[in-house]
Amino acid sequence: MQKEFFENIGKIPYEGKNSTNPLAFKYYNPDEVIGGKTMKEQLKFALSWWHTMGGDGTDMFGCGTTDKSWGECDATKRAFAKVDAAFEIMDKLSIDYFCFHDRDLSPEYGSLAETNAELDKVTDYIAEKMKADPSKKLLWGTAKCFDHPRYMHGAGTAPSADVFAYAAAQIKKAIEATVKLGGNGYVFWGGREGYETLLNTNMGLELDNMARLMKMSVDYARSIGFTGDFYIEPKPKEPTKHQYDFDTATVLGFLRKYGLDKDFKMNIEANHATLAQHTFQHELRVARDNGVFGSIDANQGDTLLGWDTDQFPTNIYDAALCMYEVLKAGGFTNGGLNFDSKARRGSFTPEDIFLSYIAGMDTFALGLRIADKLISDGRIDKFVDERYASWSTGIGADIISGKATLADLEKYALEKGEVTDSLTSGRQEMLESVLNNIMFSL
Ligand code: XUL
Ligand code: CO
Repeated sequence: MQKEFFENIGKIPYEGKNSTNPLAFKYYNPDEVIGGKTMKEQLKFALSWWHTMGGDGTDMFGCGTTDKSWGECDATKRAFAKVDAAFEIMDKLSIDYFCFHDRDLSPEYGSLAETNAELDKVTDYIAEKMKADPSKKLLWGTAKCFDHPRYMHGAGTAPSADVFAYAAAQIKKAIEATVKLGGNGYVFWGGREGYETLLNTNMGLELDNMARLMKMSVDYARSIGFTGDFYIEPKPKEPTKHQYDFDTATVLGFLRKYGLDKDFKMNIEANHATLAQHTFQHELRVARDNGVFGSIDANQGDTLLGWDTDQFPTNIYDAALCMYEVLKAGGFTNGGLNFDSKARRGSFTPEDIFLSYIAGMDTFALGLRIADKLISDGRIDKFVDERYASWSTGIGADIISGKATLADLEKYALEKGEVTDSLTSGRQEMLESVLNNIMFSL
């Protein structure tokens, strides 16, 4: 008999918006069809192994507040207990996907060979559980090339070639684990890939090396049958003062410079977007417009704080605009919504795991409902289309088709005279109230 970790919590039901049951979904109805697909297919929720199975509330000022030992003092046994507990949580919350760093699954042992062998045992066990329940799938895997002291100066951007080689070996193994578990994605989040001061840094070499590591990773993964997407997850700062993968636009420049743009898409994290002084929607739009929208790390920051708080997302406005971008991008293909989120240190009980996921999932379910309505309502899209109508005929169409030269435009402007009459109001306030109107009509 499999041990039950959360005996007091059953499968979380959908009870609708009038429910006051804290352990029920108010907006997430997995099999309901919204925008042509079930909510489950549209949202593709994933559990993050690091926060949910490992994060115990430890911060710079104190030790953990919640017990994530899963009943096992021994780290090797705990790795297996974590798998059982994760599958129970996913099952009870109707979450189909999970994401991991290699070291979230199994810790480091004395040597890389031993570490790899122990990781194999845990991934074998996960593969067994997935076979027994094929609804559970791996959204993406990654390697934790930032916590061990060997990576203090970076991994792919380390000044030491030996450290680079060690990181490459770790990534090779993490890719193998991802492929073994049928993952459709592999993430590079630039852990300590950045710098503290340029006085000791050869930035050009570090970026060339990062690209070399990514190229090797793509070549190897494709050679063992990986057909999914690689993702870069942009973040502007933390842990280093300056992270190389600052934001989507910066990463796009990097990918194109090194010819990696065919294999890589973006994994956009809400709190990373705001740390870069962008909105979440801005980062998603840049990715969508450049054909590199891939996956999402769902969370939120705190507008009064300047660091990555990784809170469970509860801001409906941001979730609605996020899902608007996702729907406009044609929905997720290999990606999904991974809750790179942790319950607050003071939310320390076992129920808080469920309550925080319910809050996040309901927020995105409501976001999806609003985004779908925003699109079917059509007022916003119509306004934008009309605002740019001058590009479909006359001089606008000639510019777009490439027919008009600079000299043609000079002639046109001289003949036309003053053009302020062609301006129309941007109507920002009206559009914001249209959005409010749609949000609160649900
Ligand atoms: C760190 C972060 C990571 C990545 C995976 O800010 O977001 O957890 O998502 O390495
Ligand atoms: Co993340």
